[in-house]
Amino acid sequence: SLTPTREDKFSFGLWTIGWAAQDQFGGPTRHNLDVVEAVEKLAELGAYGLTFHDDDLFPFGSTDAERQKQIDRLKQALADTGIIIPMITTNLFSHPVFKDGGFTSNDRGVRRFALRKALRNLDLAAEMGAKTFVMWGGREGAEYDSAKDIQGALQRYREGVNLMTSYVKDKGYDIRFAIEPKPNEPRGDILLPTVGHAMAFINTLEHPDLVGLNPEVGHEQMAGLNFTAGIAQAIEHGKLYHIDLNGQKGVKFDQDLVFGHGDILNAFSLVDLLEFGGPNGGRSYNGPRHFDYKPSRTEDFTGVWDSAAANMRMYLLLKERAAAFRADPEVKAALEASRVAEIHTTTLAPGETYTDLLADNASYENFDADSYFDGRGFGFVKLNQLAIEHLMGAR
Ligand code: GLT
Ligand code: MN
Ligand code: MN
Ligand code: MN
Repeated sequence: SLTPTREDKFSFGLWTIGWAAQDQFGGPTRHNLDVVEAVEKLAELGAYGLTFHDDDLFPFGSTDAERQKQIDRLKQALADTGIIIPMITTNLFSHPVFKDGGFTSNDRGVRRFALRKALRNLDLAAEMGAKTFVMWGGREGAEYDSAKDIQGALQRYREGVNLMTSYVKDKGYDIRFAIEPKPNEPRGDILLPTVGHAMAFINTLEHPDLVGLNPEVGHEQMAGLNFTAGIAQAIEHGKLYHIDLNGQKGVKFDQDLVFGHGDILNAFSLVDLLEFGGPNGGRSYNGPRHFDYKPSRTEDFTGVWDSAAANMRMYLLLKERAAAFRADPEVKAALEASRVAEIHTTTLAPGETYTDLLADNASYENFDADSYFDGRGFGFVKLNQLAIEHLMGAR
């Protein structure tokens, strides 16, 4: 069905629908959105979750009383609607004190403040029942190579993440961390710029099991990378803890368009992967389908809610198309002809060793590449055409 339900696990950042649409070139288009209205509207549209930064809910510098008032208002709205908080994250980028980063600022005082701000927010995450704590280090980076000791900065990043995981373990919180890579913007270059960089970093941590990824469609595409392929690797490594869905058209500034409004072909293969495990039906994903988009600067609040609904509808449409693609007998035949399933046959036979392989003359000494190849193609284009025809609703 194309009607979103709680089972679809659609969630939205408060900073997405709540964005006032200001930018470097002009002031806001919209007024600030109250959290209670956000929760009520999301419930009405069929979402199941709201996510937020500390500063989205209570402005930076709020007194304890103001902070508590907003938390209580949110809790009441959650109780009234059944909306949950699957994920919480910390704002370590808006206040000018973070201009050179939070965990990795050259200034040690800023780093200590950033850790305290994040720890306080971890307590809130536990209190709200959030299972994932996202870390987007948008200000962790540099513009000038001589201004940042990258090795030192990575050591401070590791120190910060290790401190967070130790805290969660000691407190017994049921929370995992998800690092969100981005190549640039607002920094000229950001640390942990892609899924691959972040996964390598995670392997160097004290508690790597507690740390995974929150990749964003547009962020990988800003680096010219194939998002679906990156997500498949993250799933294969057991590291897809959360996901930011949106749209991006090529290598340019972060557009944060509605999901599917950018590279629709890649969005199709992504939904096929998340829902059905990709071409051969491998491991898939069952966490929140989280939209991190920005309602365009041209829109009023009708446009905000239309675009929020569009994210969910795009996802469900793509899921429907992917299911039809997989069920089509012609597609099954094309997959077979392209030998897509043969990737699961191990290259060496069970129990076979390299000694056996070296003794197998058929695999080398008597292997005639010219006659083996025989001019045969793989038929991948035909398969891709079938995928696009399903995506277009032509089949
Ligand atoms: C910010 C960023 C997003 C991150 C959010 C989490 S904040 O809007 O552009 O990609 O997911 O900190
Ligand atoms: Mn983005
Ligand atoms: Mn963003
Ligand atoms: Mn994001």
